[in-house]
Amino acid sequence: MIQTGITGIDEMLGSGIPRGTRVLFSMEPGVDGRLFMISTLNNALSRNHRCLVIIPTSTARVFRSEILTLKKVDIDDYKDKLVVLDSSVRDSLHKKCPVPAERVNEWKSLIRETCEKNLIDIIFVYFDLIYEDLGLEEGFRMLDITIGDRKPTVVLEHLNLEGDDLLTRFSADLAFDLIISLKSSFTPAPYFNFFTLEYTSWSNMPRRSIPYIIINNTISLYIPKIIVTGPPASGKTTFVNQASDRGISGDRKDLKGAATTVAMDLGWLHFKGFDITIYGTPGQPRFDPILPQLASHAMGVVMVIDVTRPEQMARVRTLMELAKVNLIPMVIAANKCDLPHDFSENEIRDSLHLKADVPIHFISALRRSDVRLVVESLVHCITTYPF
Ligand SMILES: Nc1nc2c(ncn2[C@@H]2O[C@H](COP(=O)(O)OP(=O)(O)OP(=O)(O)O)[C@@H](O)[C@H]2O)c(=O)[nH]1
Ligand SMILES: [Mg+2]
Repeated sequence: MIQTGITGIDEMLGSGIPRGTRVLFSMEPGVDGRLFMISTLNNALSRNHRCLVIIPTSTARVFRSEILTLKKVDIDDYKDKLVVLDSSVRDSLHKKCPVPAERVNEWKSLIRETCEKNLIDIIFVYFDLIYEDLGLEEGFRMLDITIGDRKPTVVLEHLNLEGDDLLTRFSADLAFDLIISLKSSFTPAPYFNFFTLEYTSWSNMPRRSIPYIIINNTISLYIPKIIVTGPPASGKTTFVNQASDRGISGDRKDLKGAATTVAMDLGWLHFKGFDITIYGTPGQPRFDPILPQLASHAMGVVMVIDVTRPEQMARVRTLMELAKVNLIPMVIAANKCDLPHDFSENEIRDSLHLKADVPIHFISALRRSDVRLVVESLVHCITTYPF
């Protein structure tokens, strides 16, 4: 297995990329996605894989300083494990073979020799100039290499100027085993770069799209907004506090001295490779006007209901409308199940007219592990939701 080194992605792939496969990082113009391949290279080198980088757009010296800046990897530290075929190689092949068809064969023998001599495990290819010089089919032909009885893993990065049709061709005709596309802007959460796991040949993993942010040259998967809503006193604030690594609560005492949320609760958590911001709504109907605002651009909803108070279900249905849960994934936290109750899963499902794929978890928000389970369930729904 080869890892991307990006927490969250490797887990989604089932611990990484199998050897001998073909991987594509397909970038839309304008998206900052270079770190995906560089992170995979960095990770492969640190695990003692022997790597060949084909970068016809740059010199080995420039590439070295670029990855040194981005990932603090000095190629010199990996001298015997990393070979680079750079723009000087392309130039000399152009001079030697002006006819593209001959050049493909020259490239191919050069790559094969380099792989054999250096016992290369993984070939990283910056594909754009190769595509421009030789076309798609021929460009791929030169990378189709078998050494003895094994094929090196091929990881390719390219700038996709042709959109989704090209991705379909990549998966259908060109036998890629993993395609990750990198795009900007995302329907529920605008102004984010996001990646989509478009296709894997070794699992029937659903297509997933996830925003990411880059902090200190490291990719973090990012869910910018989850909202936690539900009727008054159902346990929303308790839920947000238990879910969060740190947070702010907007609770104020009411006339009877009980705490109720005014405005919102806000929490941040880092969970299984994801950075997540959680917004807890107030439960009192007098705050309903701010709910659509709080719910806008949310990527998912936790609906906290109190299992000891089935009479609150009409209020839950109103909240489902206000939070527009028909457009984004929702999970139900059937809370306070540590207290006596006889509200069953089927009764909840019927009274809220829930679809079969909406998960219902019976929990006590007083228990952190229960709350984390609900968060995990919602993250799974978000990452597999066809936004
Ligand atoms: N026994 C039990 N009590 C709970 C549980 N979750 C929350 N509570 C209690 O229920 C009360 C209300 O909890 P909050 O978290 O403030 O509820 P809320 O939904 O934020 O309330 P509003 O903001 O006023 O709508 C508090 O006294 C909590 O301690 C639970 O799982 N079990
Ligand atoms: Mg509250």
